[in-house]
Amino acid sequence: MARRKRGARSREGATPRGDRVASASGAPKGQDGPAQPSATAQASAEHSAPPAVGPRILAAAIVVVIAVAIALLATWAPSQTAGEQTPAAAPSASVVDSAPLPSPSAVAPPGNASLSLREQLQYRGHELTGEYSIVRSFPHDSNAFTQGLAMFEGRLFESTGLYGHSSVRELDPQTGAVLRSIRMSDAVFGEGMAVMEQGLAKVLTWRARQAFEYNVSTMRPVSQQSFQSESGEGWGLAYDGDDLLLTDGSDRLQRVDRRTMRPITSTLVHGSSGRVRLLNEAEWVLGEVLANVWFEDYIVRIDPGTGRVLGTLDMTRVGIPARRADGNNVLNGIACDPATFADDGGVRCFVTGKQWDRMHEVRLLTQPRAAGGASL
Ligand SMILES: [Ca+2]
Repeated sequence: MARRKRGARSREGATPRGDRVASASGAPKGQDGPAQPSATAQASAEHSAPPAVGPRILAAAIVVVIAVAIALLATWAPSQTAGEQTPAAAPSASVVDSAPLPSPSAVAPPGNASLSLREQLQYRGHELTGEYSIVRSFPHDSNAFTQGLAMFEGRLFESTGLYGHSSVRELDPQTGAVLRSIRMSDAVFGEGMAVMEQGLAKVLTWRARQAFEYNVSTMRPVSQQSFQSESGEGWGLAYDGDDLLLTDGSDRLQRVDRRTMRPITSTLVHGSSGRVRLLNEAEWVLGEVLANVWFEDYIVRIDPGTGRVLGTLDMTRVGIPARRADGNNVLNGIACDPATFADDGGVRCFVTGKQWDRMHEVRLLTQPRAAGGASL
């Protein structure tokens, strides 16, 4: 049964369009442009030696061929490097439907980067302390109605909402620039996103009860599944290495099959004051689910096994923008790099909000997990 939570009608912002849901025509459309021209060095046939030349001439010809090949390689290599460093579109651009670009600048290799994604996600050597430090702030597209934020192999991805404006995009984690973007169907309202192995991103929709899967390397749609939830809506999504964890604006955290989107379990989330409702964008970190709470300036830390709230992260320290007239520009979006789960310096994460003009890199502080001291 669909529960309409406080102010849920205003989730559509200033352009409510009711419960229009995606149909077969709601399949995501790719915006793939032409492939990048590849700079391929090709040896010229004109350097082939004639059949009746002496050894000295033949040797000279070989030297010439090698020299030409080296010269071609020298011109080819810098062009590739320059391509990786090409400044992307300014983050103020609303949607960039561009051809695939090379990966953004690499991040420093963290402690457990050599492990598989599943091994990184299921690492339990550390646990969160509940504290965090602010590393830096950088621009975020203030037109982006952030509904999902996720990392994959050091790359930062975002899903955005609103009918007619929903997208999946890759952001430069250094500058916030929108590197690539794919528009979702105008008939759906994009919601939470999680990125799994092989860069497969699962993206929820608000009321269409459809999840879309994209390959973030090619920015192409891969598949589409129906999903169920307690409220009938899709809000947040996280990935623990095995299953997806879904929020729907209710007080439930639902574990769903990553391939079929079929529900596995549903857990009531509760704290010292009772049930915690309006759970939104989510992230899996060191055995916990971190979830934004709609219209609140904090993130709750949830034990996914029991639903118990372990604590909250007060995000007012990063700077919450003044609430706009429509009130929609709330905190929503946390992405953490599982390759840093084993770092002694804490877990590298990014947080932002809907239509915020800033994104913040933070470090969630950790400590060695106490033996037998956790239920996770
Ligand atoms: Ca997330």
